[in-house]
Amino acid sequence: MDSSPHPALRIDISRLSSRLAELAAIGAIDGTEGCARLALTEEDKAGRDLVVAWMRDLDLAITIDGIGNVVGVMAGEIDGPPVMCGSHIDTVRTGGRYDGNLGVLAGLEVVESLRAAGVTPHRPLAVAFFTDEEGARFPPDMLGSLVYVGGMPLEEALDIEGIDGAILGSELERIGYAGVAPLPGLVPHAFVELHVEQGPVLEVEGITVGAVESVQGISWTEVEVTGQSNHAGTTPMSMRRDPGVVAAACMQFARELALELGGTQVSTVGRVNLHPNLVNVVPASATFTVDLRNTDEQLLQEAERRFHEFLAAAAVAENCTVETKTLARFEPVVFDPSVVDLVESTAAGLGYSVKRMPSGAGHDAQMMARVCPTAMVFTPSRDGISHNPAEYTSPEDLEAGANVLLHTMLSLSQSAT
Ligand code: HGY
Ligand code: MN
Ligand code: MN
Repeated sequence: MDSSPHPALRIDISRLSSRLAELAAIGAIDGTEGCARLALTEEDKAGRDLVVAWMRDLDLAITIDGIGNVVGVMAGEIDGPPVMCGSHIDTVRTGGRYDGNLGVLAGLEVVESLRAAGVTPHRPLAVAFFTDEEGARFPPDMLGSLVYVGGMPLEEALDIEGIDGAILGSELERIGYAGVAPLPGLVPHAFVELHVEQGPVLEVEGITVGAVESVQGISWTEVEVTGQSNHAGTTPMSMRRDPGVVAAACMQFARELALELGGTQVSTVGRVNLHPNLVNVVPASATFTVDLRNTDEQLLQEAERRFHEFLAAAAVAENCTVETKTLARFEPVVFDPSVVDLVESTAAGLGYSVKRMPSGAGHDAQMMARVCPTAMVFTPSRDGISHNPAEYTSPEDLEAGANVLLHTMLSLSQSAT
């Protein structure tokens, strides 16, 4: 792969930091650096409007597709498929200001740095933000990029019901981002996503840049256990059919299963609802989610099998019934080795320490990898914290990541193949 045609070029970290701060002010979580912009909420709309305005200021050719993905293109010396970067600007409820936002705003910073230097890339460059990457309100995660690459029909995605009962397509219309650009979307020449690691590895090892080789498999299941609501005071323990007890046993089992399987296996019960959720009522039903992940597909399937066996037995023991629904299921993804090599050599060429590593979190890049050569660039997360308003990456590390993105994209834009 060609090296960058403008090796001395650098991004402007104060410009990038002020954009990150301005976007983080939308949905800001009081007293923290973080923000809450669940997909397709008013806060998400306001964030989208701000980023689209920045794209316009940079004279990008902007398209919005039927699931609300937004792509801004900077013309190159030649026409044809762009070198694309991007990520997401929706957040979880306890979001940090870097998760997703960094990859989009660093893309704008790449464009602005080229414009300021009077450089026209050989191939066009594109900056994208994808709808509902978090999947926290409307599962699955990476929904917008999944639809972008043709992994889910648009009609199916528009019908998804959120955890608050809203319908995705109606929310998209309501916020004015139901676009007309065709789906599946334009296939880029290549795709590179800059993202904070959201884990502890780079910081613990004192390394500045991660050249991400893969994303682990993801399995999300929603479980509804149904028993019998009853009086908390009068119902003898022998007569209870308490779904809350089944949910609690499953939460504990999920933790024990991950510890027993070891390796990269992780498990999380992140959402739990009892109905009617009242102090003096044995619950009628318990609804909860289980998130299982592993870099190894076979081990992930074993974890799923073991969990569902335990769930079935626990429900029978409590004389309850169970319904499960798969919210997300993505196998592990391996990125294009030549693009991973380029990220690694670009980082080293810029004088940054760099290591090859897997991603524990899901990313839009894992969907783009289905259609074009793709890789990711990681920057360290302080204390490995993310999905938490305390999420933090230093300006020096942000600058390093954005410079690696700049020169990786320039090399890809220049490359013959
Ligand atoms: O769930 C994930 O890994 C990502 O934050 N959507
Ligand atoms: Mn993210
Ligand atoms: Mn996230």
